[in-house]
Amino acid sequence: NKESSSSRGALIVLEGLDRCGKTSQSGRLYKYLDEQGHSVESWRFPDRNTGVGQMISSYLANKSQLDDHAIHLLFSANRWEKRSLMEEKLKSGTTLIVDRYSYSGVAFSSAKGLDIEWCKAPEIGLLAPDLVVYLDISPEKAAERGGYGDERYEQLEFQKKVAGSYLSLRDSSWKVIDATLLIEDVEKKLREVVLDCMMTCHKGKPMSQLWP
Ligand code: NYM
Repeated sequence: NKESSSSRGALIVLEGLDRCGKTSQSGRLYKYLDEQGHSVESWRFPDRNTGVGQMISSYLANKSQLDDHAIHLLFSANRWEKRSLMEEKLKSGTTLIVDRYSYSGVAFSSAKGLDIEWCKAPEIGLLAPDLVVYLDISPEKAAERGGYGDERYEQLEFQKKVAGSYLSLRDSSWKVIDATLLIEDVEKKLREVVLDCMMTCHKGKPMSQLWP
């Protein structure tokens, strides 16, 4: 195709256990890319600002009880309600750094004992990330970092199960970064894989959908 189609943004997803450093790293990455002049936005799931997001937030704060399947579907709905905006942003050339995505959905719910295929089903058709970065830390080390709040799931025994679920979800396309390295070193490695991925998208890698 001779016509230069305007290039699209990349869908970058950060995953990992609670306290692995995802939120700090997405903030740093956002700042870096923004300063470099890229069109970039920082997103997170759950997005607690929507109606569905408020139900999720209340559940996580133990202020409401929900059946495990029901909360799973709410987390998924929370991604669906952002899907069209996500596609619009990517097509218009904006790179999205997303703190948690469908993998968190599947990892946390299947750690409760829900069937993994059942967990994956409602995610079918959401946009597939161009890059998944897993910030790798053992549940024990993550717990030592302190700051486990009072939210549901923030307990060592449960995080061990989540780690196991993530392990079965991981495939060879994921970039795994040792999250126990110095914060600057994690940041440096993250930049490398992200810039590389952005270049691939820029060159015309097509968008795809879950589960590829
Ligand atoms: N979580 C997050 C899920 O159980 N399913 C999901 O689909 C997503 C996106 O919510 N412990 C869990 C993981 C976290 C919690 O996330 C809130 P955060 O990143 O602490 O706001």
